[in-house]
Amino acid sequence: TVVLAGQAGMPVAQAAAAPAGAPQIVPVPVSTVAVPEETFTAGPETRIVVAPGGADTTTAAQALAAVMRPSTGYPLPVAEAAPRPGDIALRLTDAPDLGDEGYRLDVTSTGVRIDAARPAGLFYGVQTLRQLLPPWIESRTVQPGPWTISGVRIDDVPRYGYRGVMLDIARHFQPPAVVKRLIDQAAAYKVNTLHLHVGDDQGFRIAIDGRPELTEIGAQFSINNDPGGFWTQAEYVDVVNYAATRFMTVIPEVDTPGHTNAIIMSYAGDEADPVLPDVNCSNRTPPVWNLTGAVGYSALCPESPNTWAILSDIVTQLSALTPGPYYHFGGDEVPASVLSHERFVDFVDRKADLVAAHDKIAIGWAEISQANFDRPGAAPAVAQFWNNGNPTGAGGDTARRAVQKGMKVIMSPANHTYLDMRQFPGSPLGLGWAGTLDVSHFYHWSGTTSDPGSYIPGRTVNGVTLPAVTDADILGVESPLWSETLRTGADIEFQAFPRLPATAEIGWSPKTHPERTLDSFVSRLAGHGLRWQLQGQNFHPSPQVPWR
Ligand code: TNX
Repeated sequence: TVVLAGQAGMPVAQAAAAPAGAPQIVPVPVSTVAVPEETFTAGPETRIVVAPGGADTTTAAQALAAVMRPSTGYPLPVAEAAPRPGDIALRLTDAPDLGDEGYRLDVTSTGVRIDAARPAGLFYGVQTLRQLLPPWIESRTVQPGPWTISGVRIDDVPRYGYRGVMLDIARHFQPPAVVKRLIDQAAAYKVNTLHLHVGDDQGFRIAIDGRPELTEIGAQFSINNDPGGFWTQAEYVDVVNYAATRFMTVIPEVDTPGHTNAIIMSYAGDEADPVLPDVNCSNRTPPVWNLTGAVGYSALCPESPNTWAILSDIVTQLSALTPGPYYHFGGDEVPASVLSHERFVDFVDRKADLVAAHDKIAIGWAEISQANFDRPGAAPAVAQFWNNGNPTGAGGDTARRAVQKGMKVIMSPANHTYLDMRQFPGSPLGLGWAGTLDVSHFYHWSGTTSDPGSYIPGRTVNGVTLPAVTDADILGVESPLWSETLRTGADIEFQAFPRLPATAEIGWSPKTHPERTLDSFVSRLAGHGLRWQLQGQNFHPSPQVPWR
């Protein structure tokens, strides 16, 4: 028995002790103990069994069957039954130490067993099991096998409860099918949140009842005059439900008060017949479509009752369609030349109240920490840190101010998490303002460490100490994928892989783990390229990964 890794209270051995053929799991589990004397082989008689009458374990079981049936050609029935030798058994157990998402995975000669306290834990155990199986398990056509796994015992729980990916379908419209693929691909790395950016300058992408202008006008284009589009509410609900079967929570974002050209234009009318001109506080006179990547020019007027009537309809309907606890209202990039500090703060205070009134927790880009979230009666809210300035200096102040006001923080430092940044010089895809970012930039947040909980230390400004941003304040991490340069699903996959798994590991794996190094990460990821190819998933063959 070889102990590969552990957490506090569990035995820890050196990474060098890992034998050849050790499990290549991403994100690295808390504890992986090889049991070399045991071997499991799935065969034509193998069933996926769940405890009879138990709580909902079948979602994870069906997810496993959907991966294994096409490649093995075995029937792999999902059965409510007691396990027989050769079965894969999923079981909910009373194990508080496993939390909402943890699992325990045992591979022995008798069978595979996954235990969890909650259904999400079973699903994550299944994702780990996929990676233990030979890569050809990901094939969509029948392969010869054998479907053999070396004996192993894995104990695993996530570090953070929020592990997100964001997709911008406003700059370039994407149909639901593309988003569903990203959901599957991200869930395989235990990402549990899809932040969907559905409203920006270039497009408004979800139909709002009683507001046909938002889609008849606001959805018609994408950046650089590419085709526009929008989702019906039924399509949005279908994606939300699809995500739920992958234990992924959807967070909708309609950016406000800036990044609102699509809303403003929807209500501009024309000069002879203006519709609601009072909502427009941008420095542009409508009707002018702006379909370039310029940012920071549009703003809704905080004083206009029509602004709030529109936003109330949007927040009311999207909140009702969204089962998750969060609603993201944007808040980024509003220059004081467009809205003064006071008007911006008034807007944010009022918007946060509107969101809270719909029983959602408000999230905004960290600029919103200028507002009065510390006032009596203010609802809890979340700031998403994205600034790529020096985090030990002023670059971290938006997040420090958020903590000072009692907000929680999501960590998305642009130079370490932005999937839209180009990956190599001259790449036709991606922007460059936060750097040219390869896997190492995603894995190492500072020096050779990648610890969100010590990334923004406290600092003193004019004799006033602003607090550090620590794990007590941090919900988790998210990699945003803005879409100015991305037209297709293949473009999205190229930008997301292999870098999204790095963010996923930072969000899931314990910071002290001996395998939580760039060298270990790229060597564990090296076999995943074949899996992606078998699934028909695009990726960037980064020279930093020793693909095999
Ligand atoms: C900044 S990050 C933006 C987005 C752009 C992105 C491009 C943030 C909150 N705002 O509007 O799409 O840069 O990288």
